[in-house]
Amino acid sequence: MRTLLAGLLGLMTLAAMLAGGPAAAEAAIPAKPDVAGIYGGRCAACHGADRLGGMGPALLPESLDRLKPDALLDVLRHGRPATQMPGFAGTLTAPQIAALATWLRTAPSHVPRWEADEIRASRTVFHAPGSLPDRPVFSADPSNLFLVVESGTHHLSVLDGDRLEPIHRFATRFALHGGPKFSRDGRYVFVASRDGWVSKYDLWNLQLVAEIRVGLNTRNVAVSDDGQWVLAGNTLPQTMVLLRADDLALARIFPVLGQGGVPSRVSAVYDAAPRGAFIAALRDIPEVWEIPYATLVPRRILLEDRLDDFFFDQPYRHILGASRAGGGQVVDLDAGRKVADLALTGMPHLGSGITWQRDGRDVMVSPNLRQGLLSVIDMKSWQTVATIPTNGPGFFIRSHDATPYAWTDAMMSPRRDTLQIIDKQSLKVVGTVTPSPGRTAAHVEFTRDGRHALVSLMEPEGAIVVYDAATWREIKRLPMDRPVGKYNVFNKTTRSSGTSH
Ligand code: DHE
Repeated sequence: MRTLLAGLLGLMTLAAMLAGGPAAAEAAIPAKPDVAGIYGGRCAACHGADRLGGMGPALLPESLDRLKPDALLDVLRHGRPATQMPGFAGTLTAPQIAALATWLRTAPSHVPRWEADEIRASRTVFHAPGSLPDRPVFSADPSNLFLVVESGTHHLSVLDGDRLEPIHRFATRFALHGGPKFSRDGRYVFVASRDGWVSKYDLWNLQLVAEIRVGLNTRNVAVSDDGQWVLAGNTLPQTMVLLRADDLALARIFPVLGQGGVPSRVSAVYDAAPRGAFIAALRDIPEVWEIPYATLVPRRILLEDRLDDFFFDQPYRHILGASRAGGGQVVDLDAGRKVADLALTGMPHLGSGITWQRDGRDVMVSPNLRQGLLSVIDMKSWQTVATIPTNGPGFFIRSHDATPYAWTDAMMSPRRDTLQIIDKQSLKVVGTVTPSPGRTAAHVEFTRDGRHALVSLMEPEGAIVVYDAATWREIKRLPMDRPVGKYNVFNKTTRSSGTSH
């Protein structure tokens, strides 16, 4: 029927052109879609008239950065399953949808403001500090809980790490990203959403305690080991925002300006507990910043190259960094300068690296987002001592002191359904697991005792698949909605060398 109508319309247009000459032909050219009007009528109610988000996420170029062009068109046409986002294929024409996609990827004419007033006004404290009981409301061991980020319909599930059963499920802000960060006693956890919301949960009381919007596009958060501060790194605006950890009140905004006033997006912020400081990687300038908890005055470390992604050695004296363009460097934070180059190819994902002991020496092993290999780097000589070929480019590698194996994924490749298991001494692939053929499996985290490995079946109607870490036999599956990462309170708060910090 639609084809027939289109054909009729085409004939009518042609007839009008022939009958009426140039003026009629001009009138027949379809008008440029009124995209702002379409946005106002169809999108603004959920995504905000200013595109800064509301019930739905922000729709700014920075927010859509990760969506491939086809993926954005697909959402506009068909909506998002299991959410309130409808598809417009039946009500908007293809050119209107294409124009809307282009418009959404274009920055608004005025730079959206998100400064102290907006940050302060966004904060809600649901439970004042000290108002909730100091005892867990459940019988599970609070130090062996897991948090699972479910990105399908945006939830956080809490698992009992002994019984391997869920005990609670929180709704979260849209699209959490980065590792949740725990207070030292494991009671509180802080998470950031890509849209700039920082939320604090009390895991003992299973309550959302407070939340605040620190930016319009945020990378991640870090929590100071002394329990006082939360630092968030933004790409929009180009700031870092310091909050008081107890009630998320705004403490300070650091504009990120390099030498000569060049603004920069933040790649990530980390806590460096042994240094009593935060460390920030900056995306657009060749600098790393150290912000001591005591002074809160940033110290600039000037580099030869930008760093997108980095790894701390266990004493937190050195960082091993890489830029998206490839290549790597070792920076001595005490000396404040580069001390070695790293021989790395592709796009090493150093932030996801882990360390272990081999032949009496510490090695660091990093996945690679562009090549099917793991790089093994000696932590004294900084030489790449081995390269382990894998099924394909992957995001994560994980292990535990109590297991001789490390598990890695190939989620950026056709073999994204399979994890490979590597012997930490021989550096050989000794096994594989494929939880569900054809479905993405990635991100492993071990139980506190290292006996079980929990794998994400990272799909809608996915699961956490629990394996026996010694036999690699599947023990059970817990249904989850696109589970991405999972985090064990003990492994994180003790900074286990087999997981990210
Ligand atoms: Fe991540 C952590 C950067 C895309 C899932 N990711 C991190 C961290 C950084 C980072 C800097 C460390 C933050 C921390 O510790 O708090 N991620 C990036 C990117 O630059 C990249 C490639 C592009 C982007 O979109 O920003 C990217 N990341 C992804 C994904 O597409 C993943 C697979 C799915 C998703 O939901 O976005 C993804 N990133 C994760 C996870 C962690 C993470 C699960 C936490 C790892 C951990 O175990 O600590």
